[in-house]
Amino acid sequence: MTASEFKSDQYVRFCPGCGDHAICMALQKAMAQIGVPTHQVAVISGIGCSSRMPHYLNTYGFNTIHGRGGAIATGVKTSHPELTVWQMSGDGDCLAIGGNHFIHEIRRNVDLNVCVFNNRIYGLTKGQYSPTSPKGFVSKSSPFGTVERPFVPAQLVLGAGGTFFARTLDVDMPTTVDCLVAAQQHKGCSIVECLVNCVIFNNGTHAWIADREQRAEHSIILKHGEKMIFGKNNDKGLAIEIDSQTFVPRLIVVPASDPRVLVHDAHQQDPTLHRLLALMGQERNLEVNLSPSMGVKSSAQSDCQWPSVEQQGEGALPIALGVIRDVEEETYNDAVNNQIAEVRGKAKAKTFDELTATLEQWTM
Ligand SMILES: Cc1ncc(C[n+]2csc(CCOP(=O)(O)OP(=O)(O)O)c2C)c(N)n1
Ligand code: SF4
Ligand SMILES: [Mg+2]
Repeated sequence: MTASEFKSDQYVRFCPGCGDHAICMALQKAMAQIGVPTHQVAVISGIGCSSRMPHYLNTYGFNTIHGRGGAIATGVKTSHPELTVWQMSGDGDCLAIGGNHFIHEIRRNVDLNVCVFNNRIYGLTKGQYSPTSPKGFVSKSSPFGTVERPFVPAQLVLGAGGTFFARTLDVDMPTTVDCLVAAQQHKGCSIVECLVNCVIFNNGTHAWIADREQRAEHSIILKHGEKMIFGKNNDKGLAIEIDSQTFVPRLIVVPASDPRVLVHDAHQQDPTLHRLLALMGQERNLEVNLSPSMGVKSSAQSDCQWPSVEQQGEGALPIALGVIRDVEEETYNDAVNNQIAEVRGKAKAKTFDELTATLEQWTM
């Protein structure tokens, strides 16, 4: 199959330069690579710029109501387990109003592929802060800066017992396609955090790793079975050490040649190391003070100015991209449908008429 088979005839309404364009193209490529025919794919979304995605994919689709994509997607997959079901959701859509559905689809391990478009802003409604905006973030709805701590999506996903978590970036097409294909191959609730730039209301929010020059130094692409190596010259690796005072494990940067460099095991059931990997570098997203120019820029100003590697120090941990966690567990849709089959198999009444015949009856 080709990517163009998954392209709809709708005019794409994302702003020019919006990161959602790239994820839309990556979805079309990934779906072609996966090879499930268009009529066996359903794409469900809530409301938001990113939630317009079902319009642009030539599959079945439902652009539902704000925050409720997870509930509808759960219903679609459970009643039609033969379908491949994707859910498209913004950081506001699935972490604010839809937070409840989001944590429960993860806890239940519904076999869905969920793309969380994290631009750290409400794009569609023109620039209010979201649950992933850093503390102190100045926006239309927080003119003096937010006073609250943001969510780190990975922490929420792993906390809810997530079986699959990947992170990717709008400007990295190969990693995005790989993550989307892996999400579909995973049987269970696959969460792909897509870091996207909202060029109009939060330009440069991911500049730390989106900038081509800086990316190799500030991010690592994790691949199952491969050594955790990064850097412009592939000269750095990740190792783990236990703090001698607190006994808390922590990741450290070592030379790539160091024998302590870790090999990534995405299939490890214990989430301890996955959590450390997923949270690397996330402190920069917690407060605007740690990400210098965020919250004081407008669309008229240029992108964020991030500290250089030298300013940050050589030992700064990179942000993890790629598939961080991918473990098998029973899915909700299988469990429900197996239970229905089991109960039906044992039931004396096989039809509705047989059922009513066994019950007390009145003539009115
Ligand atoms: C019940 C309800 N409340 C609020 C809204 C208004 N609303 C629409 S989209 C949105 C937030 C969009 O932000 P996000 O989910 O991050 O998506 P983005 O546009 O950034 O991709 C809000 C608050 C709505 N449509 N319905
Ligand atoms: S407002 Fe932001 S998120 Fe929405 S389409 Fe424009 S650039 Fe993209
Ligand atoms: Mg958003």
